[in-house]
Amino acid sequence: MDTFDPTLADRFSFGLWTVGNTGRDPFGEAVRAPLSPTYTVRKLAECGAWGVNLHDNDLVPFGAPASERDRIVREFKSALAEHGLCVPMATTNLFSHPIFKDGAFSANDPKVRAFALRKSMDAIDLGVELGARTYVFWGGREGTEADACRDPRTAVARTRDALDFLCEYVRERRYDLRFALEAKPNEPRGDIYFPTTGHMLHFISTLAHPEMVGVNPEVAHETMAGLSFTHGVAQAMEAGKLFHIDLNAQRIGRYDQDFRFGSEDVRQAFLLVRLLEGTMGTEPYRGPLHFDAHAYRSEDEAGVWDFARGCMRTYKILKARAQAFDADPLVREIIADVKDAAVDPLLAGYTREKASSLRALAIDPSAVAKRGLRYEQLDQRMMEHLLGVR
Ligand code: GCO
Ligand code: MN
Ligand code: MN
Repeated sequence: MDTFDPTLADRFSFGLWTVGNTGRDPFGEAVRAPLSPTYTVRKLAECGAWGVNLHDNDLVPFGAPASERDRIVREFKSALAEHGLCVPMATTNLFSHPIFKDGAFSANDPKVRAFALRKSMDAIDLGVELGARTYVFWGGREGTEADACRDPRTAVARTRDALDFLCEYVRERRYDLRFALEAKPNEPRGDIYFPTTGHMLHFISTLAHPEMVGVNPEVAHETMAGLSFTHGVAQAMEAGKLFHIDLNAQRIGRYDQDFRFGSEDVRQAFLLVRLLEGTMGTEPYRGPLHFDAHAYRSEDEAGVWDFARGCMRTYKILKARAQAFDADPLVREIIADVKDAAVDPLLAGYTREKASSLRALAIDPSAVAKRGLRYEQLDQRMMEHLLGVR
């Protein structure tokens, strides 16, 4: 045991589908045997995880009769109790079955949309029964290749109808549950609606119960779009909408890689952990830290647990690096706010007086522009903390 080993206080979680990934891809068959949910619970607990998340069908096979469902849930609950794991998040599989080939909530056939709503209500009941407080919606199949099949505005409106419907369902049942929407630009569809966290944030403001709905950004998804994941997460935090997060690693311009957290773009991973942990003195994120990733296809089962431990270890190492970076006197000096008692109060909260005081301020643009900002020093210092020489 060292300081980078996970504890329950770290709130690390994995989906059943993450460590359970069998390595199947469009070009090759499974390389690992499936893991049973109860076995996964035991192994995750041994690795030091705090929670396990699931899609309805990761636990209860599609179409299983009620008696089988109840038996599976009973056994799963006793494994959770025995090994001290919780289920912080649950979600619906609205992408695997062929019925969802044209989408789920946005599909053109009303029967598909009805089936998606019904499946979601059942899966919400299951998640709540297992203690989940966050319910994720990832619209994996909600998109197009033949874009002429519908007006994209119709897809937006249908998704709104579905989420408003399900919010009312949760309210009527008095469930203590919030929704978290997960964006992805493409894969498995050519284009997926609501491709980024920013799109989701605006969409939420158009819902009937926006207070119940936040986002579940994923490193890989925003990176696939070539965007700064850290900036997307920061905007969600600033809006009070970071309800959940999917951590993994990804390179721009690739397929959805879902690599071990921190294994690509260590700088971005560092900046993300720094933001989530609030090491610069800001409000931290206090929700679950979920790894939505899987082991390389080269691995056997032992490699899967190496992968899981690696995700958690890297997160904690980056947290320690971020703490050291933000405690570094040079860093504090460079990023310290430039306070100006005369100017600061004029910059927010318009009044006619402030506007005329602003106009009267003596500002010499060339003198201000001349000042070097020392960001080269700052960034190099960050690299040195990251590379372990500070
Ligand atoms: C993906 C997604 C999924 C979702 C999961 C939960 O790219 O496959 O990230 O793993 O996160 O379905 O909604
Ligand atoms: Mn993903
Ligand atoms: Mn995800």
